Amino acid sequence: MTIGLGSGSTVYWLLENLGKRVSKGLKVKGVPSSVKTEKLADKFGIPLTSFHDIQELDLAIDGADEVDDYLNLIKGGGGSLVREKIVIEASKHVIIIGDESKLVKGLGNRPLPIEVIRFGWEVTCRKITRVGAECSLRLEGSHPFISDNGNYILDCDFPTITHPASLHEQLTSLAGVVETGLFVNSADQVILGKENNIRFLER
Ligand code: DER
Repeated sequence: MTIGLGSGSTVYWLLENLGKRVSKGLKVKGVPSSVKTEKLADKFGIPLTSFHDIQELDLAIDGADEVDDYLNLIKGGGGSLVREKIVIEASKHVIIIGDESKLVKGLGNRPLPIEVIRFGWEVTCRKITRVGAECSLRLEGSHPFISDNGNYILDCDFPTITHPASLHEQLTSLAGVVETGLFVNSADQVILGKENNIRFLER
């Protein structure tokens, strides 16, 4: 089986457990959605491949910052949203994992991460502000956070996002915007943990 490996602290536990199953004979190959995930997959002994060799994955498993009732997502809290979206869109089936706190009535309680090229990010930020958000450049320590793709991330506070698909289209039409953390119609299943029970949501 080929698996798109997501990014984030929830996916950490997936990778650790997947590594244990690989050590017991499970045959999988993973495509990592971040340098961090690639390093963890190596640490846990999960064989890796890349889109040089395969262009479609059987399954992707990833986390999310927010999940709404339609299983639309906000992702990008860890800054890997561009590669995560490429991996998810290359996968036949997508499972999102997280805890119940991720479930929201409407997207937008948390800032929407937007990856932008560095050149003119200030202009891009101003254009996004005009769309209706308070934007801030994501920092790592006192320096701008740099994504695996060499870009900046803007964390953009929108009021509740009622039409994620059209907002995504509006934002990605702006020169300088690489990708948004709005994942619309991406998830087939969402598995949420709470204390000692699990909730399964299907689209
Ligand atoms: O950056 C991401 O998109 C991560 O998947 C994030 O949304 C979830 O990270 P967490 O599992 O650490 O909350």
